[in-house]
Amino acid sequence: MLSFFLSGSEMSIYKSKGFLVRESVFSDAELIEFRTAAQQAQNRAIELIVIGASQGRKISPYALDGNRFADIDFITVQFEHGVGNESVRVIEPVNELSEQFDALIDEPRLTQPMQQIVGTDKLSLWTAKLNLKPAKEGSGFRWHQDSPYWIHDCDHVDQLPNVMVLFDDADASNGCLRVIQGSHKNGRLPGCEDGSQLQGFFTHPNAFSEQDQVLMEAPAGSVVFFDPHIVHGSQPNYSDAPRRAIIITYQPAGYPALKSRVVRPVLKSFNP
Ligand SMILES: O=C(O)CCC(=O)C(=O)O
Repeated sequence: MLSFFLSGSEMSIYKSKGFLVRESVFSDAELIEFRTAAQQAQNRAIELIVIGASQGRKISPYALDGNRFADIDFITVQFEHGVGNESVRVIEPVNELSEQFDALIDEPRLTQPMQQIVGTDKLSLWTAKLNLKPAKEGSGFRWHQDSPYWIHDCDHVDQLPNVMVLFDDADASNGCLRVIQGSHKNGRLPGCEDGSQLQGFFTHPNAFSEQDQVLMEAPAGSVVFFDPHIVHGSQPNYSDAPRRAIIITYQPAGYPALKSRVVRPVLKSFNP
């Protein structure tokens, strides 16, 4: 079995900067499968929202700061911004709608580094988000940390690292992820006070410097590991093609997942 564990220098980069990029980890053939799975998950989400209520699922539509959301039981679907926009922005947890993405959670190329980062050889899933960033309309994400979203549902937020798998080449033109390097070292930072409903989730501009931002520009198939406290965000997608990605968040074994509240054990990856 191949080893995908992080080298000592990779681990030091992750610890000091709060992120680590590994390029071209997944093959072209795998990327075709991921893109197909992303389309299928999107279709399934829409189908469930349309017919779900009649099939006994609980569908709850709502708006936050003028943006549309719909919960299918505990699965949240965010729509792109703008009145009546039907394009899907995010599905979380997407593994509940997709066998392919559920299988990806156990992938050693993700889990071996995650065992090291979490600091335990047994993991469980915290959450998995599919971010679709459609061509021309995919909206940006304001500067935020993930930890403030999770602190009320978890007492080990320091141990919830993310890995983003890029399904498309990512750069400034299509709204690649941006991180504020080193910002994870300051723990949970104060939120904004701009009167928006979600203000507390966005990081206060005085708490970090945008000059420290690093663009996660990388080819499709690359992976970005990043800390739950790192300040991050992205610009809109102005390009003619989607910028699709999944972000999977792991935690130590035995704890329930964020939204289902059921433990989703991760297949243990053994040393070679
Ligand atoms: O996909 C992006 O552009 C940013 C995603 C993000 O910040 C998040 O899901 O927390």
